[in-house]
Amino acid sequence: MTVFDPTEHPHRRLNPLTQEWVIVSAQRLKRPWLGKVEAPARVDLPKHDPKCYLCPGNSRSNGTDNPDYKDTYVFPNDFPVLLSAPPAPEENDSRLFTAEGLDGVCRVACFSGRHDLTLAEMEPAEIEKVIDMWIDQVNDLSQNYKWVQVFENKGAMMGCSNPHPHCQIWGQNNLPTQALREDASQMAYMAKNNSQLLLDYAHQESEKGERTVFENEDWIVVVPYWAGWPYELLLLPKRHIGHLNQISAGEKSNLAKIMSQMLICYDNLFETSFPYSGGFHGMPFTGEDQSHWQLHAHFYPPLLRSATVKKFMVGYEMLGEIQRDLTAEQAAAKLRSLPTVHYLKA
Ligand code: H2U
Ligand code: ZN
Repeated sequence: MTVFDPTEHPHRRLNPLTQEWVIVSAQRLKRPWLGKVEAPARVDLPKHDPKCYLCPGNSRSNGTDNPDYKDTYVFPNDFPVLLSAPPAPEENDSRLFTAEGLDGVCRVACFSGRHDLTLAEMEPAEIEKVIDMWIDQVNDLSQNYKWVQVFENKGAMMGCSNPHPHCQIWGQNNLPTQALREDASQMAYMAKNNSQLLLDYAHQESEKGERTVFENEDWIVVVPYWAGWPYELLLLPKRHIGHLNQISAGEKSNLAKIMSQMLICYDNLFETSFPYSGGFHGMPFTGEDQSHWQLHAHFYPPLLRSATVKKFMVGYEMLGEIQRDLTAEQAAAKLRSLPTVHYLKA
């Protein structure tokens, strides 16, 4: 009888956070990283773009002038998805036409006054200033909203409208779908095991090592066992932390370092400014016990084989479930093998 080999034999893995299954069928791509790597046309961005609505001193589309900021700058999104306490739909008993009100706020946050400086090219000390800004935002928004979402949509491939390094921060009075799923899974795990799902997971991944990409005293970055996107990463603290505003000074410094390492490695993979959607999930601010929640960050990059060949989540993924061609272990090994100096600085 042939022994199971994850790189040869199609199988499914369960995402314990979302309870979704992922098909792993690595036999489809034998050593995909040997494939041709096409370098995309290099875009040399200016340090300041007079037409950019995020650059210091420029006017936004609603006529507001940005201050002459150097590091971070946060402003209310001029075209927000969420509004502060708009009229809510009427409640009804129908199971088929369910709606609820939505109260929230959307902010845009620039990482730097420099138009061309992505997180991957920043020094850890500069990334620390970005983390400080995120912490301030979590402290502020958690006073009025249950869910605070820090997220970055990077690269035109991800639908990002502007290369100026920035993220978005939303506060919302109800938990979005992904948060609800993670809440239920983490709560059920805690009830059964009396420990945090993602803390146990971080410790077990740290012991195994085969999916670890970077690790330091306080944090670990892995290609999660159940990754759907080819080079998906999960960033986890190694002690119990509810949200970004609970990290110590030392943890902040190590977070900046590990984020720098992982983002450099992302850029080096295909020698391009690596596109992704990424962001932090932390405990909801409901006033109730949230000890089952563990802070973490997801990074979902679309690229598969080169700077231009992306994975499409279509077909079977939309109708059945997510399928991936290289195993999480293969992706982690590939990421670990990359140079640690950013390719533009090498
Ligand atoms: P992306 O990160 O997805 O590109 O979004 C940038 C946000 O910036 C987007 O949500 C906002 C858009 O509404 N924006 C402003 O708030 N002011 C502007 O002048 C242009 C864009
Ligand atoms: Zn999450």
